[in-house]
Amino acid sequence: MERMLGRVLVVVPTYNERENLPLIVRRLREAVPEAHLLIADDDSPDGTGAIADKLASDDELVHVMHRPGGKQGLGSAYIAGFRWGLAEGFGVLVEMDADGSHPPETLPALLKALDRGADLAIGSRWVPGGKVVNWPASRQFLSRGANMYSRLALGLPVRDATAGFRAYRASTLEKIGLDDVESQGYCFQVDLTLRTARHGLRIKEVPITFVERAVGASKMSRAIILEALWRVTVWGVAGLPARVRRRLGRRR
Ligand SMILES: Nc1nc2c(ncn2[C@@H]2O[C@H](COP(=O)(O)OP(=O)(O)OP(=O)(O)O)[C@@H](O)[C@H]2O)c(=O)[nH]1
Ligand SMILES: [Mg+2]
Repeated sequence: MERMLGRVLVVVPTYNERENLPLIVRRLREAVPEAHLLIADDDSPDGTGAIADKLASDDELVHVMHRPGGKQGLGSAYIAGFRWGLAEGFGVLVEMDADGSHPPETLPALLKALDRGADLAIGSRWVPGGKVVNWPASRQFLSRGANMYSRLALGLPVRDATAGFRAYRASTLEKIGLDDVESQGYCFQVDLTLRTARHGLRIKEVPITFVERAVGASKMSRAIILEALWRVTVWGVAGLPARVRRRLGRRR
C-alpha cells in the first residue's frame, strides 16, 4: 500500500534483545507488510547485532545500523535512525521498542492518525482505551507520576508524554530539528513531545495496550529517572515566563 505521506520506516533500538528481536520483526512484518525496519544496535554483547544481520539478509525491507562503542543511550540511537531515514527519503518515522511492549498490530492506527492530519501520533497508555499489562504498581506509579509532572511543569497537552511507541511525519522531525537533542533515556520522549508542541504541531494520542517485556533485561535505571526529573525541571523553569505571559494575556 502506498501511503499518502510516503514510505514508513520503523526504527527499533536494541541493546541485548536477542530473544525478542526476531519475534517483534515477524509481528511487524505481518501487521504492516509495506513498512521498512531499521534496527539500531549498540554493539550488544549478547550478539543481537548478528541476529539483526541475519534478519536483514532474509528480508530486503529490514536494515541494520551497527553503532560501535557500546551502549550510547536510546535517544542517540533514535536520532541516528531518524537521520538515516530522513536522508533515505522516508515520509514517516516510527519509534518502537524491541521487547514486545509496543504492539505492532496497533501501528496501523498510529499511521491512520497521521493520515488524518496529526504531525505526531503517540501510542498512549493513559488515554481511555489504553492499558498496561504486567506492570507492578511501582512502575505504574512511576509512569503516571512522570506524566503528571511533565504536564504540570511543561504544560504539555498530552496524557502519555513518556510513551516510546509513536509515529512522526518526516516534516515534523525536520521542523523541530534534531541537532541539539541531548536527552538519552525516556526523557528523550518528553523532549521530542515538547519540541513538537512548542512548534504548534498537531499531536494525537491513540490508545495502546502496553505489555511489559517477558524476556531480557530492562535498561531502566535510577540514572534515567534522574535525567528525566532534572531535564523536565530545567525545561519547565525555562518555559515559565512564556507560560505566565500567555496566561496573563488571556486574562486581559
Ligand atoms: N541501541 C540502543 N538501544 C537501547 C539502549 N537502551 C535501551 N535500548 C532499547 O530500547 C528499547 C527500550 O528499552 P527497555 O529496556 O525496554 O526500557 P523500558 O521499556 O523503559 O524498560 P522495560 O521495563 O525493560 O521494558 C529496547 O528495545 C532496548 O533494547 C541503548 O543505549 N542503545
Ligand atoms: Mg521496555
